[in-house]
Amino acid sequence: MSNSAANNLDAFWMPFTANRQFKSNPRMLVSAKGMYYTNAEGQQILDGTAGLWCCNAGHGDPRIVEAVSKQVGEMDYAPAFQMGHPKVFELAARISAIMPSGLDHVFFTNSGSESVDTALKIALAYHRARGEGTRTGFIGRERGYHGVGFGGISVGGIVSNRKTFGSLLNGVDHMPHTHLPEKNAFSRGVPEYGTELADELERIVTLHDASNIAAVIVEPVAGSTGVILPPKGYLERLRKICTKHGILLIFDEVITGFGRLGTGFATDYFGVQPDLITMAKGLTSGTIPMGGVICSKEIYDTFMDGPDNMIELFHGYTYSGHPVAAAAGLAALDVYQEDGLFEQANDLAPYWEDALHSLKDCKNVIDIRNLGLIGAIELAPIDGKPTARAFDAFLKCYEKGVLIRTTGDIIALSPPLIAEKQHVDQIFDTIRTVLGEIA
Ligand code: PXG
Repeated sequence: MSNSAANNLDAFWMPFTANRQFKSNPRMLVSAKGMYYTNAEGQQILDGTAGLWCCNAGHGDPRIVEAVSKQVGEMDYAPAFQMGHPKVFELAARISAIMPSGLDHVFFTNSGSESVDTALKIALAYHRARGEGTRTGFIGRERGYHGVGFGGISVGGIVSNRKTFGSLLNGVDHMPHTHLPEKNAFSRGVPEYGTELADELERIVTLHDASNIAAVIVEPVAGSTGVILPPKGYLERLRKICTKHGILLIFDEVITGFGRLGTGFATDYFGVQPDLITMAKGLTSGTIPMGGVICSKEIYDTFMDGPDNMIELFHGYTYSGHPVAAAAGLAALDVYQEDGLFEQANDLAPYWEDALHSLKDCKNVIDIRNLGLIGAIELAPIDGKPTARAFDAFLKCYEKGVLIRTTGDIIALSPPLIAEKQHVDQIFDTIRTVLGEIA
């Protein structure tokens, strides 16, 4: 490749990025190891976000690297339809083994977005198979993020992700979000107020009638929109209402899965069991794209009816259960288990919480939220320039060698689960300095 081609940034249309701004001052990462990236200038950048909430085992763990390399050499690809390979069966069994009992059949995808669309389709087909084909509606939540497929943006509640894309899925309604800063600001862990917002589900179900609703989908902890936590007892209440009306409950655990809260999944953390769980990201610790949906035996068994030679679900991807992704998934699970990373995250969480909340008195901080190894610092927007203050903080932190993530005027943090106290200190010392420096 000629130098001019390598240096021409124009051809790549970057996702969820201000392309022209980035290309005028690019931030290029060229390698990664453990808790750190190295950028093109040779600077070490501490990863405060596990990539995009995905590299839970940190970067470049030799066990995952070896498993992936070995698999590419042994078998690069195997057809996913009407054929199998051993690792994908093993991975499904291993995932099922770490789930609460009753969630035990895994459908593989390549991303969180595909996992969400898959879960929604399973819900529709399940009700139809049971003779309740009128159940075609879905209920999501304001400020929910469920990826960028048409199903995901329809049930999602982020205006900018929806408004330019037409009328979306029919028959979708949304519950209110649970962000109540006027009551819950600076709560540690799950907030006290807002449990009754779950009763909005009852109102919406009454409005549409349960016979028209297939499923409710929520992130147990909303990540992308700036870390919105479920009030105490809220998820339990959603579960009760869904059960009462025969509506499936889907937890989108693309972020909360694989140890982010210091437990395997949020379902374990909250002790509330949904009918389906979507996953991705931490499944392979971000190394190879892979997602999945785990569902209850009752759902799976409903499909395993009719003649044996019939395809039960007309759905799947060329790369469903890709051998290299499956190898990465198995190795990631090994690392999580051998190194006790979920427990390590749980042990670090109180230190993380204290360090995060120590920023309470910094300039422009209007709220701080945390759970497990997730943190959010909400800043007051600059008048007339929403998002500018947080983006400035992002750029300044990067200059000082710490990668954070911002959404609106919220700084969101989610370090790899291998993080130690010194990394936590570096993240919050840097943010403290930066908040003191910016307007
Ligand atoms: N569900 C949830 C809850 C997610 O957080 C998706 C689905 C979609 O996953 P894919 O793999 O299709 O991107 C996500 C993704 C951020 C950020 O900075 C969050 C996500 C992706 C990229 C950035 O908050 N979440």
